[in-house]
Amino acid sequence: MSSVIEKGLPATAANAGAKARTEDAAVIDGFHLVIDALKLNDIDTIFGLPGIPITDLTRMAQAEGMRVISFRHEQHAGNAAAAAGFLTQKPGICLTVSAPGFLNGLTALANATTNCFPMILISGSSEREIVDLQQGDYEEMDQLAIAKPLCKAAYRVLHAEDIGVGVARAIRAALSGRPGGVYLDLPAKLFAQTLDAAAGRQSLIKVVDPAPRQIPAPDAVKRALDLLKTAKRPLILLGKGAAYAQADAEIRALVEKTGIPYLPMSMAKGLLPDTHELSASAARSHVLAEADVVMLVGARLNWLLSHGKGKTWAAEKGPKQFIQIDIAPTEIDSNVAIAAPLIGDIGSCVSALLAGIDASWPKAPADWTGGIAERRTKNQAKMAANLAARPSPMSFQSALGVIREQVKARPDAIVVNEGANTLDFARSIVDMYEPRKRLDVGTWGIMGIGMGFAVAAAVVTGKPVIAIEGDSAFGFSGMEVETICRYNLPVCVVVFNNNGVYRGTDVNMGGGADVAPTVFVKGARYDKLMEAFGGVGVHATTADELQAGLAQAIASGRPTLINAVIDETAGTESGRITKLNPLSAAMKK
Ligand code: ADP
Ligand code: TZD
Repeated sequence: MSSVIEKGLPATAANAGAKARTEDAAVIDGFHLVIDALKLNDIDTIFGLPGIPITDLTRMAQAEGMRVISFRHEQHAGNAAAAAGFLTQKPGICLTVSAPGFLNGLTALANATTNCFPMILISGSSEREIVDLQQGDYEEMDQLAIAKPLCKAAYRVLHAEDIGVGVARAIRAALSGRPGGVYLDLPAKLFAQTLDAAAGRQSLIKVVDPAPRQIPAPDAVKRALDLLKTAKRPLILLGKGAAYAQADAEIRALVEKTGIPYLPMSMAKGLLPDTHELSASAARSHVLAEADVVMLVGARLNWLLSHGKGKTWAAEKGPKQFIQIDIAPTEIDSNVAIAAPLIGDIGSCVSALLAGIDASWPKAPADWTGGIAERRTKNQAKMAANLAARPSPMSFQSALGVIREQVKARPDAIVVNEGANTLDFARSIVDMYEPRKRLDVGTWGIMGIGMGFAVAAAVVTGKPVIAIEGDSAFGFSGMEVETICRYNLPVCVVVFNNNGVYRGTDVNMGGGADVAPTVFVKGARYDKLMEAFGGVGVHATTADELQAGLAQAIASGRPTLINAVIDETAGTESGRITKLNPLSAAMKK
C-alpha cells in the first residue's frame, strides 16, 4: 500500500530525526500514518511551512514521493491549498507549525470556507496536558477551539490508531455537501507514537464517494421548469459553485438548448467563452434590472449581487422570480424569496433540467436576446477605443488590453487577479475562454491571495499563470516570488504600479511629513524583487514593453515580474465599490 523507500533520507545532522522506512519494519509511526492516509486518498501534494513539530513530516512526505511546496508565510500556503481544492475537487492540504503558524494559516482556511473551496489545514500542536492547564508550553494555544467557528469542521487526533479516521473525516467534511475548509489538529506527541505495522495499515481508511451526488427531487425539477417556461426575459446566473462542480458540458447545453442569456460571476467566467453570443456580461446592469426569471446556478445572492434587492434589480418594478440551484438547502431564501429551489449537486440538477427540455422548448424571446446583443455590441465598441488608446503613462485599460490579447492567444493560461481598480477593470476587460481559468479575491474581496493562488495554479495544472496584481494587493504576498523562483514555476506577475492603494496621489490631510495612508514609495521597481531570486524582471512604461515582456514570459515559462507603470491619478477609491465606504453623517451635510 505505502511506497516504502528503502534509501530514504541521507543521514545528515539536519534531518537526523527523519529515519527512512524499511520494507520489513515491524512498526509504523505517526508521521508515516499521516502520509499513508493522505496518499491512500490520492492526495499527492502538501503546501506548507516547516518547523516544530512538523519538519520531519515535510521531509518524510517528500521521501515518500509527495510533492511538498514550502512557502515563506503560511497564509500563502493556505491560499495555495484552497486554490488547489477549487481546481481539482480534492481537498488542498496546508501544513503548519503550532500557534503562530496555525494562526497564519487560519485566514486562508476561513477564506476557503467562505468561498466553498475544499481544503484541510493540518497544524502541529503543543502538549495537550500543558496547553489545557495553561502552563506555558512552547507555542501554546488551544488551536482546535479557535479553528472551530471559522471552518466547516475541526478534529483533533490523539492516538496513532485514529489517524486514519481523522484524515478520512477531514476529507469527507471538506468535500461533501457544500465544500469548505477543515482543521485537523495533530499534537506533537502523535507523530512519535508507533503501531504494529499491520495494524497501522488496517487503521487507514480510503474514503468511498467523498462527494456523493445529490439528485434533486422530481417535483422540484418540474417546478423549476414550469417557472422557466413562463419567462419572457429569462437569465441564467453562473457562480463559482458552477465552475467548481465541473459540469461544464451540461451547463453549456442548458444555455444553448434554451437560448437563455447568461451572466457569469467573476470565477465562473470561461465556463462558456466570454465571446459566446449568449453572454450578457457586457450588458450586466441591463439584464439584472430587466430579467423576469433568474436562475442562479452555484451563486449566492450576497453583496456581490446586491442581495437580490434594490436598484440593481429594479425592485421598484416588482419582485423577480428566482430559481436557485445549490447543494446547501439553507442558502435558499437567504436574502429574497426563492420561487423554485433546486437542491442537489449542479451536475445532477442541470442534467435533470436538461431531461425536461426537448426540441419543442421555446427559445428565449428574440426581443429580449436581441436587445442584449445590441447593448453588448455598443458597450464593446466603447471599450475597444479605450483598449486601443496608447496614453502615457499607461491607463488600466491600455495595459489590460495587452493582457486581454495574450489570454486570447493562450486560453489555457490561468489568470489570478487581485486589487481594486486592477480587479474591476481586469474582470470586465480580460475575456476568459475555458472553465476554471480565473482565480480571484472571491466572496470576501480579500487581498493576499495572489502568489498563493498563482503557485497552486502552476503546480496543479502545469499551465502558464498570469497574476494581474494591484501594487497594494501584490504586497500582501510579494515575498512568495522567491517560492515561484525556487520551484521555477511558469508564473508571470504583472504589478499594476500606480504608487498606492487605489491610486498614488492622496495627500496627508494633516499637512505633516508622512505621506497619506494610501500612498507608497513613488516609482518603486517591483521587477527588481523577482531579479533578486534569479527570475526575470521587466520594467514596462508602455503597452509595447508590457506586450513584449508578457509574450516572452509565456513563451519561456520562466518566473517573471513585470512592473507595469500605471497613471497614478487613474484609480477610483475602492474601485467599483466606493459606496461601501461608510460616510460619516457629519460629512454628508
Ligand atoms: P459567486 O461568488 O461566484 O457568486 P458563491 O461562492 O456565492 O459564487 O456561490 C457558490 C455556491 O455554490 C454556494 O452556495 C455553494 O453551496 C454552491 N455549490 C458549490 N459546489 C456545488 C455543487 N457541486 N453543486 C451545487 N452547488 C454547489
Ligand atoms: N486587507 C485585506 C486582507 N483585504 C482587503 N480587501 C483590504 C485590506 C482593503 N483593500 C481592498 O479592498 S482593495 C485594496 C485594499 C488594501 C488594494 C487596492 O490597491 P491596489 O489596486 O494597488 O491593489 P488598485 O488597482 O490600485 O486599485
